[in-house]
Amino acid sequence: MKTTCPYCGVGCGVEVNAGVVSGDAAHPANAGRLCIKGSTLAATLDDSNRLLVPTSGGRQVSWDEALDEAAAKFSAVIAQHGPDAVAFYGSGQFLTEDYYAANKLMKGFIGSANIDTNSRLCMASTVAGHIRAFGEDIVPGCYDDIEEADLLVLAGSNTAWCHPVLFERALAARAARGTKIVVIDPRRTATAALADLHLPIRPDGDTALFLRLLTALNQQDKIDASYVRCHTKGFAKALAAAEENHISAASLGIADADLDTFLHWFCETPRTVTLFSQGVNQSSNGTDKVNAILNVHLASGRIGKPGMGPFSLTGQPNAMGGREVGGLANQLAAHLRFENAEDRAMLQSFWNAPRLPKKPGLKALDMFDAVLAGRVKAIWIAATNPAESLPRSARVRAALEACPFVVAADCWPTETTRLANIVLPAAGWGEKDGTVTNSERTISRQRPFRAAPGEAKPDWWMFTQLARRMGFAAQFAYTKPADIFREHAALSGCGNEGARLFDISGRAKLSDAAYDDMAPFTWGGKRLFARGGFSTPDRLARFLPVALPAPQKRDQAFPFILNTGRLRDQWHTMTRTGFVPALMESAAEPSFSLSPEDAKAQNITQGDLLRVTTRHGSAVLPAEISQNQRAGEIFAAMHWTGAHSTTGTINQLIGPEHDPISGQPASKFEPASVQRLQTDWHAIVQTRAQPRPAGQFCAARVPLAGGMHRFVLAGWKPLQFGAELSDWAARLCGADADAERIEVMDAGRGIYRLGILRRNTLLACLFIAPRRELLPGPATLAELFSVTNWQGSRAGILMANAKPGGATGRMVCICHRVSEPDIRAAIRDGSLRDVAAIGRACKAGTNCGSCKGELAAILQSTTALELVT
Ligand SMILES: Nc1nc2c(c(=O)[nH]1)N[C@H]1C(S)=C(S)[C@@H](COP(=O)(O)OP(=O)(O)OC[C@H]3O[C@@H](n4cnc5c(=O)[nH]c(N)nc54)[C@H](O)[C@@H]3O)O[C@H]1N2
Ligand SMILES: Nc1nc2c(c(=O)[nH]1)N[C@H]1C(S)=C(S)[C@@H](COP(=O)(O)OP(=O)(O)OC[C@H]3O[C@@H](n4cnc5c(=O)[nH]c(N)nc54)[C@H](O)[C@@H]3O)O[C@H]1N2
Ligand code: SF4
Ligand SMILES: [Mo]
Repeated sequence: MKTTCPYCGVGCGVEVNAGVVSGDAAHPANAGRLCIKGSTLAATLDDSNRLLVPTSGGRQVSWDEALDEAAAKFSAVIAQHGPDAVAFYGSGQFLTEDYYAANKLMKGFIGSANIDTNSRLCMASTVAGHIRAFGEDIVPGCYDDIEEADLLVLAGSNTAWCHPVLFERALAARAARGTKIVVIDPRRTATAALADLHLPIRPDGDTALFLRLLTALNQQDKIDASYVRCHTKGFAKALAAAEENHISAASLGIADADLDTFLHWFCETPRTVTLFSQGVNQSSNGTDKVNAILNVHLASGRIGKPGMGPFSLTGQPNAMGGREVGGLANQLAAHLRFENAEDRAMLQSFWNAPRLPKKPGLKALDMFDAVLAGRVKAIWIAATNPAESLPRSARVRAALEACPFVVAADCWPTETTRLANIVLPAAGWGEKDGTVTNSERTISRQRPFRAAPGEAKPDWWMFTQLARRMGFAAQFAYTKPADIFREHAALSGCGNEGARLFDISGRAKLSDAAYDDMAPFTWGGKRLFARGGFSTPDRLARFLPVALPAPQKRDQAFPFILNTGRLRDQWHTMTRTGFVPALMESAAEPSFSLSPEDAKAQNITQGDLLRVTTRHGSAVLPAEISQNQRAGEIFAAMHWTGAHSTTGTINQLIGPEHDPISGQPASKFEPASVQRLQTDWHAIVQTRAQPRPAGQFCAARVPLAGGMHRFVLAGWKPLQFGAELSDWAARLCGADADAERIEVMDAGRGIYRLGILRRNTLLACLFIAPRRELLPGPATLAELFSVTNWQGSRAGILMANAKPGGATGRMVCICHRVSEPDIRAAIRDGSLRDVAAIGRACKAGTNCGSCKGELAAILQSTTALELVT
């Protein structure tokens, strides 16, 4: 069975044979490659923790009861308060068919535009930038351009971790034709470690950098005058706006020589692709950043030609499909335009819809504000976890608690489903059936190869059922995804004489069998705009006269900037990847990364607990001192949620700042303060149970093979050794009342040990010590669990088998199971000098390749150490 990977927007083709997942050699995105997340997909097909039946108020109900109740509540709110008192909040993890049905129901039949999605947090700035420049939301190039370029500029993109298969293609280009790679990122990421040039730009310096580049192209006579004349408008103004500023390397936070090299390479290299992602989009001037990038490509005529173009890397598997069906509150379906009355009339008649809103609806941040204020009284949330992923997440949770009626559809329980009145079990990857569109406009099928567990159902079915129950049966007569796809395809051609480039109407009459067999295809063709033909009324692209953003007002109380982003092996709120043991081995615990300078200034050492506070909340996590951080900046991964960490839910710290045009939150720039806490105790728990620790300490959950969990804890409030501690420890272990407890308590030395046994089996154990080095490591714990003979002094056995230390190093290459210490040893023993040599010596990085960036970083730090010592 051929299908598509459900993680990132690269959209790799996947083959599944008898439960084994491999790359599809025939798919144009990946030609058989998969990254570590794709290749561990089979491990996510575990049904043990899935949502299986609909519930209402926590009580199991039938689908009919759940849907009848939802339809009645939505209808009642609309009848009493009007259509704008309800909302849908969806996701780029919907299939196109799910998305189409949701958007049609809300905009055409409920008659409100209050449907928005997590793409608001992800791609909204690019959508707005594309529309401003091209007249339509279009990525002009294709993945082949990456292999045909001589220069790749990666702006605000940790490609090696977030789009690994494309990064492999970039490395292939370097090997084949010497392509240079430039990374623009305040952090020295794994991607930067493999770059030819890293510009550790100050946060939000991108607009200035690309304005400076526009002036350099002009000074060095690299403007493509004929392209600019024939296919664009507004160049002179855009150039004048750029020239108004004096932008020095120092103001960008980078070295003069590095800025010169970048400008020189860009000016001299026609075959240049600029790839950009969240460092660009998630900013209070994200849309301007996008247009500053598009401006340099339009000015140099480097667009839509082999190896040339601006290239927005989409995050989610179907970010693009969502944009095609108009899933955002300010879009209409099929790239039709809200502000255009003719477009609205056409859509209304195509859908045979009773009404269509005239104005855009609430964007994500405003939507949840409206929920909190009581203006939105019923909300349907699906395929996203806003209680964790939206800024000010504590406030979002309060909004959901206060909302009279919340429906949440998900495959797994989440913080969002926990707060919903009705929880609906959704079919997940491998079970759902439909299409997705990747970053290069290629539409691929996701095909089901297993039955959905329990009563789980796909989202398109849920929306169709809701629509029918709200009185719109005739226009929601779909019985399968193919019905929806055909309608979506037909709409894209409706009244479209080339006005919108998104046109897949050639497939409007596909048979069911042809839909099932549909091979990946790219709409619009591989490349667009080489000879103009933009989607504006006069067919000309627009240069935007981009101004420098006003300097951010800084507050002495929050001198640091908190930046957030992703880790290689985790996916967002960890509902899937956080339960795959292999994916927890490279980074098992959350942390705050900070520079050695800042650590020194505040007397912080590795592993100290830090409290990071912003205007919106605070979190406590261990310090990770990293050469990769600029001074004054902190980084935290966005992933950890309440289910995985007691004090590390990061979106509680992020505020409502956003781009005024796109409404996209500035998730990478939050003023913060840092306080070192006196860590009083450390603990480690390993258990067969599934407790959920809560309290005034920092805890991280690590899933282990065989259904066990490890918890790593640290606290800044002294523990009182005594009976209370015993009870607390037993609860942390998830111990049954009747299980046998073995305890060793040494209050003087701050040491406590607990084993929970039933007959001859260890169910759980817990160790507390004043320093982390005094705790047993993972390997020691594994040995303790393999003890089968607990005869004699059980406390003695617990003591004897729990020697401190024994920690294994972080796993870097998951495929071949090579840890960081092994890699360092191989580098030293073999005097290795490059990533390929490491692969030959110990196999690391030779399978999926996702760890090559870390190998480069380890290589650099090992070699640097050697030079020093
Ligand atoms: N492993 C993994 N892969 C993923 C995902 C995942 O959860 N895990 N999610 C997918 C999704 S939905 C998305 S949207 C993509 C995101 O993919 P990316 O955008 O590559 O990921 P991020 O880590 O969010 O941010 C990228 C980088 O932006 C940098 N940055 C911060 N501020 C600035 C700035 O002002 N300027 C510049 N130039 N850079 C800045 C950060 O330091 C960070 O390294 O990844 C997709 N792929
Ligand atoms: N601080 C900070 N916050 C961020 C970001 C950041 O960089 N920093 N990045 C933002 C970005 S770019 C994104 S994309 C968002 C992602 O944020 P979310 O969308 O909230 O993250 P996920 O964990 O992917 O949540 C998706 C949920 O959908 C469920 N699911 C999967 N498939 C289906 C399906 O077919 N149907 C249904 N009903 N459910 C399904 C999964 O189990 C999961 O619980 O986070 C944003 N938040
Ligand atoms: S690169 Fe993205 S689409 Fe491809 S296998 Fe990895 S996560 Fe899946
Ligand atoms: Mo995203």
